[in-house]
Amino acid sequence: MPFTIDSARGIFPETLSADVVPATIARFKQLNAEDQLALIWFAYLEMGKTITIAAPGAANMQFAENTLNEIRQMTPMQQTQAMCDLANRADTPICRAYGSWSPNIKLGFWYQLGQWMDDGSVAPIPEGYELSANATAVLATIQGLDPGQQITVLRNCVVGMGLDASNLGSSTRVAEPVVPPQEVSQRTSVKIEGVSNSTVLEYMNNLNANDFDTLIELFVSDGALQPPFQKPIVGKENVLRFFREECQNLKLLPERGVEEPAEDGYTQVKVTGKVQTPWFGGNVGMNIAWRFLLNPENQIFFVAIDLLASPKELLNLVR
Ligand code: ECH
Ligand code: GLY
Ligand code: GLY
Ligand code: GLY
Repeated sequence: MPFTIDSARGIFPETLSADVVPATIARFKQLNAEDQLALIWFAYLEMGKTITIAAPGAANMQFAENTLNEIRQMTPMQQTQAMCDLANRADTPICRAYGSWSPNIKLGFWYQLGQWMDDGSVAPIPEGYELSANATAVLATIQGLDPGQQITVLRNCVVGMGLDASNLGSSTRVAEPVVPPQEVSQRTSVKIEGVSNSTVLEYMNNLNANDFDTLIELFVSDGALQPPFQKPIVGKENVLRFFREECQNLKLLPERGVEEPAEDGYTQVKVTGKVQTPWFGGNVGMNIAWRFLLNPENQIFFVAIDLLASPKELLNLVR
């Protein structure tokens, strides 16, 4: 076997991803729970001045409804405690329920709590709350990031709260229902300057159409997909589950790329462009690179998705 998943991860090594994102999250995690919640509150308020977030869909909220109502009925002190428990990743029934949810359900849950903190039905961040010096510094870093990096930090902070799903057993995962793929007649086709590889084009078009069953057939059985700042997800079954749980209604807007022969008849393709999440739509375009490694049969052995360090990286297509 010419390539391993591990060696494939190193293709196009000059691709500069936004390392500031994991670095900032590591600093965030050092803060105490009160500071974490207040910091996100301030960051979220500030972001809300320039970008709008879409309300989560009802399909998404039904799974969090019981927990949300439970919190709403608590005393303000209990509400604050429940939110701090989530930040502290304590072992409580609420943190266990939260840990079983997909990222979108976690985000929808906090979206609702944010509304309730705003209208007074859930305990707010105390007026005049003063962040510690460290928290102030982390907030300043977040405020200096571009919008795509800011929403990635927020998303990953939220995903990291509650009990880790790997401590819960796999039977308890909860995700929103999968929407049907888009009608073939409604679909769009991407154009990528410098790239004509059919597998890469079909990858983009099928993901844009939520056609995960067709999309997964582009992968070899032991192929892998590496999301931004994560380890590779290996094997068709796991990749398909990830698509269904976390990749609905994304908009991929690839712009340009390069295709090159690699060892043993493989082909490597790097594409750069923008990606939009349904939470922010056209308000936030994330600067993204896709690094594909295709086998001699033109199937995907590996693809990494990177959040780029800066817009300048969109033009970095050298080897
Ligand atoms: C309040 C205070 C108390 C604490 C908290 C609060 C609420 C916070 C809230 C935050 C909401 C944040 C949101 C963030 C959403 C971010 C979404 C992102 C999506 C990125 C997707 C990408 C996709 C890339 C991919 C591609 C592929 O080709 C393959 C698949 C995949 C304020 C109450 C917590 C409410 C909504 C960053 C990059 C392109 C890898 C997925
Ligand atoms: N509002 C975006 C989502 O539910 O995914
Ligand atoms: N940070 C986006 C994702 O992992 O889906
Ligand atoms: N990772 C997909 C999304 O949150 O939109």
